[in-house]
Amino acid sequence: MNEIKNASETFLQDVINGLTQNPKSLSSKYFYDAAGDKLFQKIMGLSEYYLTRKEFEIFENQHAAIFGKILRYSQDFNLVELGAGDGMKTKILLRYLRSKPEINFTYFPVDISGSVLQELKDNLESELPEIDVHPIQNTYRNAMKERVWENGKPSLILFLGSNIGNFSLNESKDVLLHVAQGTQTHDWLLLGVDLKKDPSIILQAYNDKQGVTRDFNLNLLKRINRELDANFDLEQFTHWPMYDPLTGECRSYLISQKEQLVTIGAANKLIRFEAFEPIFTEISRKFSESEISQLASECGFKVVDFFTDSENYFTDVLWQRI
Ligand code: AVI
Repeated sequence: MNEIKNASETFLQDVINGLTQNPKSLSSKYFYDAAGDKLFQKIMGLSEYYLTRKEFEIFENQHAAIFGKILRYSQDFNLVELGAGDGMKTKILLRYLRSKPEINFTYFPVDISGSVLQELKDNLESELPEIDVHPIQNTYRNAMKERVWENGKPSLILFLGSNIGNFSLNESKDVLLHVAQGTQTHDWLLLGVDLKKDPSIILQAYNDKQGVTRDFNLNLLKRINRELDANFDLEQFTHWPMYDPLTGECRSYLISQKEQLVTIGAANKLIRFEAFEPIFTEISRKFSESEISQLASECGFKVVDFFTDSENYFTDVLWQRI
C-alpha cells in the first residue's frame, strides 16, 4: 500500500514539476502504464518502426557470432538484462544458450515493473523451463549498485532495444557509468543502439500513418487524467515528433492547440497553456558508430564488435569492460 502511495506521489510531484517549468516537460518513463505497454507492443509491430525488426534480424542471423566472442572467455556466467520487458528478442539468445549443454548461466531480468517481470517469468517457465531465471524488480542504476547476482562469475549485461536512447546524453553516460561500476574487468555489455540514418526514415518511425505513436504520446495525458484527477482535453493536444540530424535526437512533443487551463485535481493546481505551447515528452537518440566508440571509452569500456543488420539501421554493439 505504502509503495503504491509513494509511486503515485512521485508521479504527481514529477507531473507538477514538469508542467510548472518553462519549457514544460513530462518524463517518458510514465508512458508505460497497462495501456501504454499495449500501445508500445503495437508500435513494435508497425512497418515504420524498424528498430525491433532490425534487432530481431541481428539476433536471428548473428547470435552465434555474438556469443562466440564471449564464450571464448567463459562458459559459465551471469546474464543480466536491464529493462527486460517482454523478453521477446532475448528469447532468441536464451534458446541458443540453452541448446549448448556446455554453457552454464543464470538469467537475471531487471525491470521496474513487477507485473512485466512476473509475465516474463511465467512465459519462460512454460517455454524454456530449463533456464534458471531470477527476476529483479529495480531501476537500472540501483540494480547495478546492488548486483544481487554477484558470485565471482563473469557477467554479460544486455541493454537492448535502443533503451539507452531514451536518456539525455548526460543521463545515458551516468547509466553506463553505473554499468561500468557494477561490473569487473573483462565483463561484457551488449548494447542495442539505433544508428543515425536518412532522417525521413527516423521521423516516420515516430510518426506512423495509423497514429499509434500519437496515441502512445497522448496516453500520458490520459494517464494523468485518470490517476491524478486531471481534465486534459485530448482533442486539444497534437503529437509533434521532430528529428535533428546533427544531435541525433528524435524529440516528441504534445502541442496545446489553444490557450487553455488544465486542472490537476490531485494537487488542486491549475496549469495554464499558451496557444501552441509544447510539452516535451520523449527523446529517442540515434548514434553514429564513432559516437558509440567514444561513449564506450568515456564509460570505461572498449568496443569488441559492431553487429549490424543488412541495411545498417541498427546495431548491437559488444563492449568489454577495461
Ligand atoms: C522504448 N524506446 C526505445 C522506444 C524508442 O524508440 O525510443 C519508445 C518509443 N517511443 C515512440 N515510439 C517508440
